[in-house]
Amino acid sequence: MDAMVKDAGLGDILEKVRKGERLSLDDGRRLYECPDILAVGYLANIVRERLNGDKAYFIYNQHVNYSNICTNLCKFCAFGKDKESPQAYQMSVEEVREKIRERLHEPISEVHVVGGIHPDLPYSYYLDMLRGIKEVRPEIHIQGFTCVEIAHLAELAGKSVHDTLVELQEAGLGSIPGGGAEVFSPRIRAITCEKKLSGEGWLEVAKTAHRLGMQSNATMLYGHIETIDERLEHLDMLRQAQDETNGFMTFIPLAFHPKNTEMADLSRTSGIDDLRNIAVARCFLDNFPHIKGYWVMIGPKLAQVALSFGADDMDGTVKEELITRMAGGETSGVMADTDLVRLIREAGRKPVQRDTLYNVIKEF
Ligand code: V47
Repeated sequence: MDAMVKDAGLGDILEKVRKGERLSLDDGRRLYECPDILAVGYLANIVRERLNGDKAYFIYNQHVNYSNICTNLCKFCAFGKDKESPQAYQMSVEEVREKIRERLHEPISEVHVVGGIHPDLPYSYYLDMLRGIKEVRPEIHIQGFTCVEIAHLAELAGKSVHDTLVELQEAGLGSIPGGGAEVFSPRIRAITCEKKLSGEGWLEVAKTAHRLGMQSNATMLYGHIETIDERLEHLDMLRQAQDETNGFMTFIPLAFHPKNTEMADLSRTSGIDDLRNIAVARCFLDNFPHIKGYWVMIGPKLAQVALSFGADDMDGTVKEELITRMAGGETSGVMADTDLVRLIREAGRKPVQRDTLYNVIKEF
């Protein structure tokens, strides 16, 4: 295998990876440009096994998308709708509670709560929703509101991001999911999501949460109009932020789904690009404990393969995820925990059911 990596012209990167040395932007570019995906995957697997051995994590979770009404209306998103759209919806706090109540018989440990940037739901709605979820299922961990939503809530509350997070935490918020990061580049944001919180703003919210002891995830939406250098700049900004506050748990590359979006003329990502983004991220983000192969976006079969290309986490049972489905995602939004265990086992990894913060619930 070492010879294969050397033949691919990556011998010096192999040495760095073996020594645990940090990769440069130029190293990252070479990994993105190397035609030998097996060589890149081999490097990523070294890092993956050093950090996580042969474990592959999954979680028994539930998604609740409380509203698709959004003022940002990003060009890559098929989920967000204008308030006047016939497809617009919003759940009352009671409806959200009902979603949690419906599945009380299942061993769900996390609810993933995200929505759009709603023009007129009051701040109290979000606090009541958190409290309402906790009332119905007190032990559940709420991973909710992307950094973009948190910044919006702080504006609504007329408070600092810090004080808003403290209040949300008191109401039941446990951690922050990785959405809304997209690609930090101002060029990409100007073309695809000009109304959205800036990349720097996103990172500031994440770092504020970390300083409060709240952990979060990070994503990158790839496979649209971004360049390799813009991907690397995004990864570099995340790596620097993690050096500062060390609160990111997991990086999740998100494969762009074009259907029903304003960028519907673009093609879907290829399997190789999906694997490459996972592998390069694993090599480059040396300070991120986990890399997720999100089966909802790349499909369960590729997510299984990704466990040998740097990923150590498959996300979870999910159900009722709308963001990918609205954009033409073909995988059904639900997976049984037994299927996740089987996929992981067949990949030669050890299935570990985790909670949100990676405490082990069950080893198989
Ligand atoms: O923020 C929107 C992206 C994100 C599309 O933290 C799209 O563990 C692909 O962040 N094609 C939401 N992606 C999902 C997300 C997430 C999912 C699972 C786990 C975690 C985690 C986070 O989805 C959005 C946006 O970046 N997105 N539209 C699309 N057409």
